[in-house]
Amino acid sequence: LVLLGELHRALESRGDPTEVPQLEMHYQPKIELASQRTVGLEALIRWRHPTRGLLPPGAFVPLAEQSGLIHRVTEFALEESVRQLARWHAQGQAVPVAVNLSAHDVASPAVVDMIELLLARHGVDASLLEVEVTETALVADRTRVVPVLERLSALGVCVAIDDFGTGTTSISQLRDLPVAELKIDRVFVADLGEGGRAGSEVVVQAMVDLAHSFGLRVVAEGVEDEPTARTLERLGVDRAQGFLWARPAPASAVHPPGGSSL
Ligand code: G
Ligand code: G
Ligand code: MN
Ligand code: NA
Repeated sequence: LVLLGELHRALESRGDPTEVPQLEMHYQPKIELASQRTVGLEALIRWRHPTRGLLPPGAFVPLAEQSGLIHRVTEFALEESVRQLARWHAQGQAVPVAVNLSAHDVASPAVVDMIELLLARHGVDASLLEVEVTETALVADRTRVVPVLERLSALGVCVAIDDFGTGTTSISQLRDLPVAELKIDRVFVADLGEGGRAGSEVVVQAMVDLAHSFGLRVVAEGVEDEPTARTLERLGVDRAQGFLWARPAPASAVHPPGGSSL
């Protein structure tokens, strides 16, 4: 609960020039396997806590979700990512940035209004913003979530299903969802490596074929070695992310294609 109060203050003080910003966005490239080129970035929040060091989202996002502070966290993630997109775009470097949304965010149309406002304010094209929603969030409250995702898609914001395979989406549900990308959870990717479970290639192949038959692009998460990357490419996976190419890093250390260093 101390942490919650501190998070509240970190959110309050953002924009205050006398305070050191504590929340930051890091970015990890999404690589097109066929060309090995960076075709997008995923934005991942971090909290540079004054005494506890750099905290990953797992250390504070669930807390924010339970306390209702998540909307403010999401607002920060979206605003910072859109602002950074505008900076990169001004430098001639434009690949889409994907922001993670929580279950709470996508259960309300307010997030769509927020996104529209931010894109307009910063002069960023909707096609440069993507959102990632976990499979669990999608099925938890479908009647609220689907209209929100439909509005986002209509705006031109691409929607991805995150952590796919960990939830319980049925094949018919997948067909009806307004999503453009499916992200295979990293547990399935880990299984492709040495010491992984037998039959894991068949599982990934089935996910790829299913996604492609519905016109979805497939991204694999958590790729840590070359053999796994080659297996994924052979199985038809379109894009991948992972430590093999890059760890999530601050914008200053990220060099999207199309220009010189930042
Ligand atoms: O960066 P890391 O692997 O620790 O991220 C862990 C999880 O936190 C990921 O599943 C990701 O979806 C989630 N996450 C990262 N950044 C954000 C964010 O800005 N908002 C929300 N709601 N979740 C995030
Ligand atoms: O949104 P999601 O929960 O999928 O967030 C991706 C998380 O996975 C981030 O927290 C990121 O730091 C982490 N991650 C990214 N690449 C790798 C990787 O190659 N291996 C592992 N173990 N984790 C990764
Ligand atoms: Mn994600
Ligand atoms: Na994920």
